[in-house]
Amino acid sequence: MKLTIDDVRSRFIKHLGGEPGYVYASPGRINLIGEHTDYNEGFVFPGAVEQGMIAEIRPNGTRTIRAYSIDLKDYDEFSIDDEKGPKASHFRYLFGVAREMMKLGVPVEGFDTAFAGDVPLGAGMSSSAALESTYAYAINDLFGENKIASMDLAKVGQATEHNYLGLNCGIMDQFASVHGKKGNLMRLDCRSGEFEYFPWEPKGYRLVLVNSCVKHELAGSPYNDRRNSCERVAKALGMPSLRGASMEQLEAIKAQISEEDYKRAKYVIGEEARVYAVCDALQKGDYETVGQKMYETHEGLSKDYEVSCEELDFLNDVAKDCGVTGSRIMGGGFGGCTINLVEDHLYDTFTKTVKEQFKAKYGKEPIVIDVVIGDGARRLC
Ligand code: GAF
Repeated sequence: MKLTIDDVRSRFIKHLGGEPGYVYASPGRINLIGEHTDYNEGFVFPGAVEQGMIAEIRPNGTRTIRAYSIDLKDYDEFSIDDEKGPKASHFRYLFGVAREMMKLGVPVEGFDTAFAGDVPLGAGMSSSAALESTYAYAINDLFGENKIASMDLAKVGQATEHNYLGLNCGIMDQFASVHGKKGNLMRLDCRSGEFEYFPWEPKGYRLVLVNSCVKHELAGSPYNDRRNSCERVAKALGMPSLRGASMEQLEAIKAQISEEDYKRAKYVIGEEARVYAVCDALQKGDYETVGQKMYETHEGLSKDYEVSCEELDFLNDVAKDCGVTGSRIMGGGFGGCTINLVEDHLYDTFTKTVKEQFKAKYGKEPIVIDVVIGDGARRLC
C-alpha cells in the first residue's frame, strides 16, 4: 500500500483532534476466474491486492461516529442508534458495518475516524469491500474481543451492501479482502464457505490489470437484475441456485423462461465449468488453458451476461491481437478493468500498444496496474 500510517494519522489529528488511535487496513481484490458465480453458490478464485483502504480509529466513549474521508475531503457525524444513518455512500459503509456488527451482539460504541485508500475507485477492484472489511475487522478488535469469525466479518460487509447500499452482491469481494494472503490466490466454494489457498507463482507470466477508466458503478445498476435473472431460472429448474445446473437442464426449460434469462443462465453454467477447468490447468501448470478460459469468460460476460462495454471489448481485442495468453473483464463489469495473463516477454509490447491504441480511439490512456497479491484485513498499529 502506497499510503503510510503517518499519512492517515496526520490527517486524523488535523481533522478530529486529540490523541492518535489505532490503524487498520484491508485490501481490494482481483479475481482470476469465476465471475458472477458467487451469488449463484458457485466457485470464485480471487486474491487480495496490495492496494487497499487504511483507517485510523479511536473509540470516543459516545454513541456517535465522527468520520472524515481524506480522499473526498468530507466530514460527517452520525449516531449508531439512528436507523437512518448518513446520506453519503462513503459514510454509509461505516455506518452499515457498525450496525451489522451490533446485530451480531458486538457492543459497538462511537468512534472518531479518518480513512483513505489507494484502490482506484470504480475500477472493479472493490474499494467498497476494502472499506467494509477495514471497519468490520477494527470493530471486532476494538469492541468485540475478536470473537466474530473471519467469514462472519466478510458477511457483515456483504450485509452492509445489501441493507445500506442496495447492492445484492455475493460474498467474493469481502471474503477476499478479509482472508487475503500475500502470494496466494484463494478458491472459495460460495455454497459451503470452504476455501483453499493456491500459491500464485506462474513462471514466465504475470497478471496485469488495464483500467478502462469507464466508471463502473454497481449500486442501483443492472447488477441486481442479473442476480434476479439467475434466481428466476434456478426457480424454474426447481433448484436452490444455478450451482450444479447443466446445459441440458437449461435447454429443457428454455420455452418457460425469457430469452434474456436463458442467456444469463447459459453464461453462469459455462462459467462454473470454466472454474473447474482452470483449477485443473493450474495444477498442471498449463497457463495456455487458463488464458483460453479467460477469453471464453470475456465472451460470455460480453455476449450473454451483457455486463461489458465498448471500451472493455476493445481492451480485450487489443490483448488478443498482442498475443496475450488470457484477458477478460474483471469484477461486476459495466466498466472498470480487464485482467490479463501476460507472458513476461510480451509485457512491454502489450502495455505500450494497449495505451497507444486505446488513446487513439478514446482520447485518453488506460491505466496499467501490475498485480501484486497482498495480505487481507489487519491492524497496522
Ligand atoms: C461484484 C460483486 F460485489 C461480487 O459479489 C461479484 O458478484 C462480482 O461483482 C462479479 O463476480 O464485485
